[in-house]
Amino acid sequence: MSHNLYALFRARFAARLQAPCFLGADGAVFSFAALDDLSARFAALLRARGARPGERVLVQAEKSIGAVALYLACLRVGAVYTPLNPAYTDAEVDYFISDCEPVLAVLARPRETKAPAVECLGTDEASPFWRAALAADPDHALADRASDDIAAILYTSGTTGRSKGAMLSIGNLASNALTLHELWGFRPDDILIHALPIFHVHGLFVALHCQLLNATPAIFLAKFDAAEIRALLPRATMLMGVPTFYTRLLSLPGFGRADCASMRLFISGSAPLLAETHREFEARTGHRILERYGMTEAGMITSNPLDGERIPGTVGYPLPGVSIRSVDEAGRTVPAGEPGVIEIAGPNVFQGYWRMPEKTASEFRDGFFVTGDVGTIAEDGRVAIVGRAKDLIISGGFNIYPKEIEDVLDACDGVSESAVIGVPHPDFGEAVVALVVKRPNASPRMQSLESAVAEKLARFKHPRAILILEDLPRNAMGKVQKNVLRETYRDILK
Ligand code: MCA
Ligand code: AMP
Repeated sequence: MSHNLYALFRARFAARLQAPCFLGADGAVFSFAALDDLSARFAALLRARGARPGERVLVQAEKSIGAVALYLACLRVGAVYTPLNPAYTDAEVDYFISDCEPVLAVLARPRETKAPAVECLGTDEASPFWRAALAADPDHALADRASDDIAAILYTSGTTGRSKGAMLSIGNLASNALTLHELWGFRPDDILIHALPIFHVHGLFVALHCQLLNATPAIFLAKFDAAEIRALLPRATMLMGVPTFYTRLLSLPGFGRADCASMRLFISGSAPLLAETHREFEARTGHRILERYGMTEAGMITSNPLDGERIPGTVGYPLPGVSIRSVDEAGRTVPAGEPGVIEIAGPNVFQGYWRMPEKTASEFRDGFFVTGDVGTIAEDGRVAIVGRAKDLIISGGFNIYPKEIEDVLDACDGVSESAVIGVPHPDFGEAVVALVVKRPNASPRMQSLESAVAEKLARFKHPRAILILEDLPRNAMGKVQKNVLRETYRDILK
């Protein structure tokens, strides 16, 4: 039996081919049949460009229906879909191309790269690769695939500053999607607002896969705009978002019950949802946001219940089939309610980091993946994420590893060292602040620090403030005390 993931989705929407799949804010309708057809045309182009099973196809494109069809085309032909944030700079993209060695790079704009072939995909049919797809004959063949074949590589940055490609198998993606579809009680009349980016797990796998399995429409938006979402809520039943979605909705004057009358479920994840946001949202709208917890390496891990208590500040229970434990530094399970590092095992856990077997091995303990999140597990199994053992900043749902920014700053003239921290930010939850120590008798120029960062790193990673200090606080071992810095500068962006 073939495990081609596209076959799973197609089997679910086969009886509803003429039904709407994507709805535009302007009333445009794109049917399941049209998506099936467009993905088959992209599949023909991919095959013509050498995308055989297991070959990587790297995609850095703006969100569009064409980009979804291209993803599905990769599933059809068995190529490994490797999406990138369009905000990444050319320098960042060049690293990913050299690391994953794609047979084809599909970029938002033409440029020289090391990929053997480059195509351009814009946000509409007029863009070259989309136009070529429309002119191609559809190729409906589905590659024969096994459950543990890799469907996608998603890059996540790491504590070393070097991004790692998390290899997700067909089985990982299928099991997680089927579980969530069931757990969140999808209905035949659901309409999901899809306003998340489609280069990360949340928008690509959680939102899109559930919608395709349910064979119901998504209102498909290029990006999140709070006023636009408010206007669209009466046409929808579900919204999936990062906490910034919810704080921005709450900041709209008068936002409340009347706006949400048709909605059955609001889901939040990718970053901690403040308990006060949860409570205010309930007070204003009558809806208790369902918070869940996940990560690139494992898709979704825990979820608050659909029926039952959704407790603010907790991420609910492990998904069916997922094992979770909270351990101390020696790997011993800590008592219920005590904080420890969260480790997980299950059908959702990835197949390892692309071409990094040692790194992969070091992040597993007795078959459990070490998440680097610090959490508590109550007697009844309910999980709360209370901190992070990893040096990670989550800004508006995007992950940022300080080391990557520190490396850029440390290479600037006049800089002896730097420390990058996350501090509370009213809109993004956390935002980046850089503390830079100058060399003796040097005076690094703020402008050159900023332009070094701008040249090398995507905008969302740029520090919102750079401060030049004489030295950094250190502990007795000589290690920089980031907790002290976080405390000292906690109000700097408020
Ligand atoms: C945009 N900017 C940001 C961010 N987004 N800066 C820091 N953090 C961000 N998240 C920059 C823009 O480039 C712009 O810079 C300035 O900040 C203001 O942009 P704005 O227009 O306000 O932003 P936006 O376009 O409205 O985007 C904010 C957003 C977006 C809607 C929160 O970042 C977003 O959709 N985030 C979702 C991320 C996501 O899907 N994460 C899931 C990862 P300038 O003005 O200077 O040009 S998957 C995951 O984490 C796991 C698996 C899980 O559990 O889900
Ligand atoms: P990523 O590497 O983008 O997949 O981000 C995964 C990380 O996001 C997790 O390891 C957590 O630190 C964080 N995360 C995701 N969902 C939640 C949540 N509901 N509460 C707290 N942290 C979360």
